[in-house]
Amino acid sequence: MQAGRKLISAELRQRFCDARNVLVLTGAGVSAESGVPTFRGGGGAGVWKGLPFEVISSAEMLERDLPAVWEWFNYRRGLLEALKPNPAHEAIAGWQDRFGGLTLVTQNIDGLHQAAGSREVIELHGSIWRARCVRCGQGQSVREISVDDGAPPCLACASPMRPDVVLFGEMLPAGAFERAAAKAASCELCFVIGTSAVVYPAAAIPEIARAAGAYVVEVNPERTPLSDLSDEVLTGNAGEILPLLG
Ligand code: BJW
Ligand code: ZN
Repeated sequence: MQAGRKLISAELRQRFCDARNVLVLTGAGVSAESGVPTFRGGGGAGVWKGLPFEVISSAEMLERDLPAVWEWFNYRRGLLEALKPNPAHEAIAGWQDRFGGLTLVTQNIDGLHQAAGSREVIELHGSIWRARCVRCGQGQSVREISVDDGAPPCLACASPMRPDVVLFGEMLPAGAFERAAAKAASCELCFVIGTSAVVYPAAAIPEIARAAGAYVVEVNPERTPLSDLSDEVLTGNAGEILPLLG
């Protein structure tokens, strides 16, 4: 633990004490210690029935085979059902009470930040726990409809529903990126946790924060394209590092 504490520089400790506006951007790595597979972490986690996730999680696949897309998300929801938030989610949820202005922006669709107690999470890529109508856009919790036999019908207009997630080639939910970007432009401290930082526009958020003068801290066991832009890189697992910040 002593060696771990040294990982956090005196400068970061001071900034962590003084900051009022803090933005946290998370990716799949923040949920890795809960047992959620990452997309690009190797080990075949991003492949399903021989299809890479870039293919099955795409706007083209939705057009071509909506039931297959449902099957893929049902499979993943099944894996998530038993999983719990880990110390990284819990540490971030605790920061809400510490900072006057904490903005949590996630690319994750798993709902684990909310399960840890985080409120007003900006979900850039939607949620696996919601469905929405392809025609009228009406939203619905997947817990309230039967999703086991392909695309369920919309309760309002009977058109097929789809998972309420953002697939490759789709626009982000209206206003989500804009809200996150505005907070990034006015934060003093920006944590980027467990993301390979290759998917845009999410990866632009720390770039916006840095350009506006924020101190950018990356938490990741691997280097990413963001590492050289960051003021500090904390190399390791989020669930071990974040609790050290207190
Ligand atoms: C740990 C750890 C531990 C492990 N602790 N860390 C500009 C240039 C080029 C292309 C584009 C561009 N702008 C837009 C695009 C196209 C595309 C894109 O970015 N492509 C790039 C990949 C090249 N973007 C889009 O299509 C977006 N839409 C859009 O831009 O709309 C406008 C538009 C529309 C039409 C035409 C043109 C423009 C939408 C992107 C939606 C992404 N959706 C997915 C799937 C969601 C549904 C699903 O779950 O299936 O979202 S893709 C996938 O990647 C998922 C993730 O949210 C996202 C990011 O991945 P993430 O979270 O970073 O995970 P990994 O696995 O990559 O990394 C995990 C990290 O954790 C690693 O670094 C590990 O080391 C680390 N780690 N253990 C801490 N314990
Ligand atoms: Zn509808």
